[in-house]
Amino acid sequence: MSLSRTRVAALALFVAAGTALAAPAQAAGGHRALSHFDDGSFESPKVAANSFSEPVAGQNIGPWQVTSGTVDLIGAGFWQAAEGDQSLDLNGAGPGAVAQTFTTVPGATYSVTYALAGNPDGGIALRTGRALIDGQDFQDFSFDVTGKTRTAMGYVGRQFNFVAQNSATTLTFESTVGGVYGPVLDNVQVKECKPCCG
Ligand SMILES: [Ca+2]
Repeated sequence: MSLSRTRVAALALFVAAGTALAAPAQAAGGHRALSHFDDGSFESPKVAANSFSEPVAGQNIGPWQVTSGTVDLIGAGFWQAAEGDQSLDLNGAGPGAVAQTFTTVPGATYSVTYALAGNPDGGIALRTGRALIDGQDFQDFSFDVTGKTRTAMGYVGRQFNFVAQNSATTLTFESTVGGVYGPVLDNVQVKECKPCCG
């Protein structure tokens, strides 16, 4: 009798463990995964026109989270966006980083594309940063703001691929330049390659 009760308990534990494995995908960093990558254009929330907001680490920008330092969410008309009205300066009061965690298919290849420019208002010419997948450096980037202006930002396209390791993946963009003038990011897109577009 007691043996059979033990076996039932063991079975119940097994079922519970199976349920836990099927729980909503969560990335290594502990961020809650979105069902899909969203708002790579930084259009939400809306910032007052010709102005910007300066979220700090721990705060959200729509589906993004500021994961270190501070960044500037640039409102419509402040300077040229690559897509829509708003863009993101990866330096706020200093260098910052933003991340988003979204559902992925393990083993599938994804293409990340984004538009890159730099804050043209001052500072040293070269704005540097990097894109990370699950905390691992996947692409270093730099942008020279020489000759660029708020109305002619000179956005360039960047692209890289990654193979998803888990059912959720965290994409991070991080500034690696000091000061208040950072790399500018807009129109981030993540697409599963079927086949790959890269
Ligand atoms: Ca935008």
